[in-house]
Amino acid sequence: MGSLLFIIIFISAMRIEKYTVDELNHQQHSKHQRKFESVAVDLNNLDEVLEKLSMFNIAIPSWALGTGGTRFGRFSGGGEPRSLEEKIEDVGVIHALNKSSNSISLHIPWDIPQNAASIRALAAQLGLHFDAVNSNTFQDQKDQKLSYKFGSLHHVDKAVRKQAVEHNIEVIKYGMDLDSKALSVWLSDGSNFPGQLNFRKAFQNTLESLQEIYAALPDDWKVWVEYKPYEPNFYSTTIGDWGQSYLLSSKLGPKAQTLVDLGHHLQGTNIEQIVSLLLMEGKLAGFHFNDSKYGDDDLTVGSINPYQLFLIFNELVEGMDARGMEHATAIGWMIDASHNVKDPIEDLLQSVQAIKIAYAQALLVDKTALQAAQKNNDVALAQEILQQAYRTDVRPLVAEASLRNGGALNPIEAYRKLQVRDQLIRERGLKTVATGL
Ligand code: RM4
Ligand code: MN
Ligand code: MN
Repeated sequence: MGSLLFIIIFISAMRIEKYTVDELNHQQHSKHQRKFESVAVDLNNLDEVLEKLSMFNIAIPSWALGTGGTRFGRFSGGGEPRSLEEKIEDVGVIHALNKSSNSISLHIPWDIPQNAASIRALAAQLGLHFDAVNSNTFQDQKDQKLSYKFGSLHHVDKAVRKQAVEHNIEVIKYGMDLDSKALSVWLSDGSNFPGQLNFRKAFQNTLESLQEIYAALPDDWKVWVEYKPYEPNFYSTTIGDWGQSYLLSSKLGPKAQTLVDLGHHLQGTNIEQIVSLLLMEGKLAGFHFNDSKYGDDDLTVGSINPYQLFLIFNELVEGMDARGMEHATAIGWMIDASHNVKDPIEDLLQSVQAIKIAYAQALLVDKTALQAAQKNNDVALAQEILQQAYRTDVRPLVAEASLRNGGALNPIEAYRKLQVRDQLIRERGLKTVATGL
């Protein structure tokens, strides 16, 4: 009863009332209608595009709701969530505005759900559920027996590996209580200097450790193996690229797949080709969306290279259709960005919009014409076809899908007009520090 009461008070603390969103939509409606009609008139798959956009949701990680930072410093914003409950509340705000962020992904131990039942109830009240749970063996926790200084699942010492395996199994248990369906594993394991590590043994140890974790997965669960070429280790990373991740996930079995984080590639890597081949093999687990200019910059999705994002979505749509996969649920869609100078909620709203825009553009590609152009080696025409879709202003389509779902025509504008951050600051104070990176 105590926790129930708590939930009710909590929700009334920060909740976007639908009529306020409707009111804003109403004010913008005739302008929207004009723009919508001008793009809709040229589409022969309008209903399909709107339907697919309406179904599409992107998970928000619990560590993204607070202000991020770099190793040089962190400049906190106001009204940051002080607890897991408040993070869920913030995702509720995002979802109420864009109707495309209906799940939250937890990082353990940054966000341990103390009472799974009440956390689930709170999420459900806001129309949310729990996406993949993430383990953390890249930091030492207070009271931890053995250190991860020299790695975790790949460690030379079996006792360290065992500790890391047990942590992952514990994370699965937390996830089961929340009805998550996947464990996401990112390791910082690697080496900083040549000679430090025997690559083959490190890989074999990682495989063995992952096999133990795999054995603990419930039948309807998946394990997502994320790769990253460098940082915090700067000479080698034990799961450094998609080949290494694919090798592990294929050795592990059908419940293991490869997770692509857009920032985890060396410059110039053709990510869309990686995506296409992983999908072909049924090994694409899902995405951590962000954008990057130099490395794992964790910038707002679509802020640096929206064309690349479109090309990735073009392969995703093509590849998912080739396998008859349901776009919205076939793979895991999540944002993994860090918000150092923007309001995290605004940044997340921008990221979700960018993803939906790229997805909508990909849905507009004239596939039949593209296939014909490819068959005829008509390179110029193939480019024209892709860019015709990319250069279409699909924002009215994204807005219409949001409207039909009960969201805002322009989520970020609504967030500002409704002065949500001011309310959060009033409730939580100016100087709060969220847990996470
Ligand atoms: C890593 C990787 C993981 C994320 C951590 C915080 O670079 O992207 O997915 O969990 O950062
Ligand atoms: Mn990631
Ligand atoms: Mn990263």
